[in-house]
Amino acid sequence: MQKRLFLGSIALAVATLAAGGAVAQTNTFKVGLILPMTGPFASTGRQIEAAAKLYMAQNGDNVAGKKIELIIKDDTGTPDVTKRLAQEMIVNDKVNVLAGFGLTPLAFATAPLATQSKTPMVVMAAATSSITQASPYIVRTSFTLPQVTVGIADWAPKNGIKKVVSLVSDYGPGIDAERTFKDRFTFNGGTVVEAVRVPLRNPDFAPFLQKVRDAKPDAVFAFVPSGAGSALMKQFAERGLDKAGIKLIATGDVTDDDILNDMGEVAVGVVTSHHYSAAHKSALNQKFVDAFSKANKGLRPNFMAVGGYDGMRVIYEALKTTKGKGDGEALLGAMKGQVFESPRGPVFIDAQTRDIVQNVYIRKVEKVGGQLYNVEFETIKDVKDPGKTK
Ligand code: VNL
Repeated sequence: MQKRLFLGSIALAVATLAAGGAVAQTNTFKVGLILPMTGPFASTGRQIEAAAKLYMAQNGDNVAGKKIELIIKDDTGTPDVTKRLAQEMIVNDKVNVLAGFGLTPLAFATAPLATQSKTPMVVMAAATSSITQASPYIVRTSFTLPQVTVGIADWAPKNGIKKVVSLVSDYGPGIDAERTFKDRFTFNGGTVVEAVRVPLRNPDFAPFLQKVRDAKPDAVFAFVPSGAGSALMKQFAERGLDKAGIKLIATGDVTDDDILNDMGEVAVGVVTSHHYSAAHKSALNQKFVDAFSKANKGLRPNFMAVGGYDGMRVIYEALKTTKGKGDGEALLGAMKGQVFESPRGPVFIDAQTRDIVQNVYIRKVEKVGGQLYNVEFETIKDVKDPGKTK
C-alpha cells in the first residue's frame, strides 16, 4: 500500500484519493456527519444528529447489502476544524459520503475536499445560495435564504407594510436575505429605509434596535441563524419596538421551533416565511414530530432536523439505486433528481443545481394548546432557489 506513505501529506493523500483509492471494498458504508455539537450553534448539531439517528432507527442500518455506519464529529462551528475533520474522514475513515455542515463557512471550507476526493457532500443546514456552486459534489437538503425570503417580501406590502428596516447577521445567508428582501420588496412598491447588519458571533442587538426604532419603519425584516432568535426577540421587546407599533417580520430561522416556545407573548403574531414548521399539517409530519419527540425527551424538531432527516433519505435511496456501490460519482448521480415527500411537504433535488426545490409557507406564530407554533396559512408551491442564475 503505497498510499500509506502519503498519509502525512494532506495534498498528496487527497490526490491519491482522487485517483480512485478512496473507497475501501468492505461491507460497511460510512457516512461522515460533521456538526457543531458544542459552541453557540450546538442546537443545530443536536437537532441534525437526532434526526439522522431517527431516520436510521426507522429504516434500519442495512441498505443494499451494506451496513451503514454513521461517524459523528463535532466541529464546534469552526471552519478550520470542519476542514480537518473532513480530511481525516476522507483519508483515514474512507467515508463514502460527507454530511452535516451547520453553517455556511463550514460548508465552504470543506467543498474543495469533496471535489478533490470525489466524495458526495450532503449539506443539511447551511443555506447561502452559492454553496452548491462551490463543488459539483454538493447536494443540499436544507434550503436557501433567497428561497424563503421572497415569500415574506411578497406578503408584507399586501398587508400594510410599506417601510422596512432590514436587520441581518453579517455573513453569507444574512446578505442573501438582505439583498433578496430589498429587491423583491422594492419591486412590490415598498421601501427599505435602512439595512442593518449585526455580527454573527455574540451579537448585541440593543444598539441596532435603537437605530431601528429611531427610523420609525412599519416593520423590521430580520434574519438571524437558528438559535439566535430568542435574543433578538427579547431585545425587540425590551427596546419597546413592539409598543412603538413596529412589526417584526422574518424568515423562519428567527421563530425557530427549537426555541419558539420559550419566547413568550412577544412572539405571538409574528409572520415569517419558511419551508418547515413542526405544525405542518400532514400525516407524515405528525409521525415525524411524534417519533422525534419520543426519542429525544420531548424535543420538538426544527427545520435543521428536517434537513438532516431528508439528507439521510437522499443517501439511503442513492445507495439503493446504485445497488450498494459506494462509488462517489454513482452515488452523486443517484442523489440528483430524487423526488419525495418530506415532513415539510413535497420536495425535489434539482439535478441541474443539486439544490432542493420545495414549498415555502407563510406562517404566523399562534398559541395552539398552550404552546407556541408557526401556523402555516399560505403555500407557495415548488419554489426554486431564486439566488441562482441558471
Ligand atoms: C445558516 C443559515 C445557519 C440559516 C443557520 O443556523 C440558519 C448558514 C445555524 O448558512 O450559516 O438558520
